[in-house]
Amino acid sequence: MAMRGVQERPAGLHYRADVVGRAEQSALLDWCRSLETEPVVMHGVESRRRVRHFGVHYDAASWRTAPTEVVPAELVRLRELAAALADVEPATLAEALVTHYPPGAGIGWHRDAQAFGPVVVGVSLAADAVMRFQRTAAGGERRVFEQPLARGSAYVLSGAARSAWQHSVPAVKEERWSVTFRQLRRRPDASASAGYRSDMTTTPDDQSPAEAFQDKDDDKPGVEVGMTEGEGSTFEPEEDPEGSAGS
Ligand SMILES: O=C(O)CCC(=O)C(=O)O
Repeated sequence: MAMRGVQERPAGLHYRADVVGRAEQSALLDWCRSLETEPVVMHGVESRRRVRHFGVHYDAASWRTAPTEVVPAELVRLRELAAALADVEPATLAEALVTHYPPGAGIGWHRDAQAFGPVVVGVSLAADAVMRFQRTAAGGERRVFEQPLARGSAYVLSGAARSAWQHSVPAVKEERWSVTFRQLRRRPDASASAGYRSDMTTTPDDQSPAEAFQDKDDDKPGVEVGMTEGEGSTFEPEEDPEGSAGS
C-alpha cells in the first residue's frame, strides 16, 4: 500500500546497493544465525524481532547504554565498509546491533535514540525490505518516502534523515537480518565496568578508553518522548497512518 503524504526524499539518506557480495552475505548469515539473540522488551512486551549487541548494549526500557562484548572479528570488515560509506572512522562506530526479523516482524516508527551519534549505517541481509520515512512539515503536512533495502545493500542516515525523520520497516515476508552501526555521543551510561557513568544527567568526565564517542551537549535525558518496542530506538508516538508499526 502506498504511503499517504507528499513524497520527499529525506536529506541525509544515502543508499548503496551491492555493498556486500553474495559469498560474504552467506558467510555473515551463517554467523548471524549462530548467535544467541534476545527480544526487545518494552513495557513487558517482547518484540518479535530479536537482537544482539556488540560494543554497546542499549536498554530500550531505561534508555541506558552500557559497554558490552567487543565488536567481533566477523563484523570488522562490515564496519569498515559502513564507515567508508558514512565517511567516518571505523572505530567511531562503537555499536554493532545485529537484528533478526522472522517473517511477520518489523520495527515501528521511531528515531534512533539520542544516546547515539549523528550517523547511523544499516546493512541488510537475507531478504529485501523497505524502509519507510515520515516527518511532519510546517503546516502539518505529512512528508513520506520509501527506500527499498535490497539484501546486500547499506543505507546511511545522517542529517535530517537521522534527526528529523522517523523511520520504520514494515513486517517482512521472509526472514531478514540487519546489522546497524552507530556512534555514541558520549561514553556508555551504565557502570558495567569501572569508570563508566551510571547517571545519565552527569557530565561526562572520564571517557571510556575502549569506545569512541561524540560529546555533544544536546544529548539531554527527557528529550526522548517514549520508546518503541524497537531496540536502540526512540519512538515518537504519533499516529501511524499506515498501520505498519513494527513487531
Ligand atoms: O533493520 C533495519 O535496517 C532498521 C533497524 C532500526 O531502525 C533500528 O534498530 O532502530
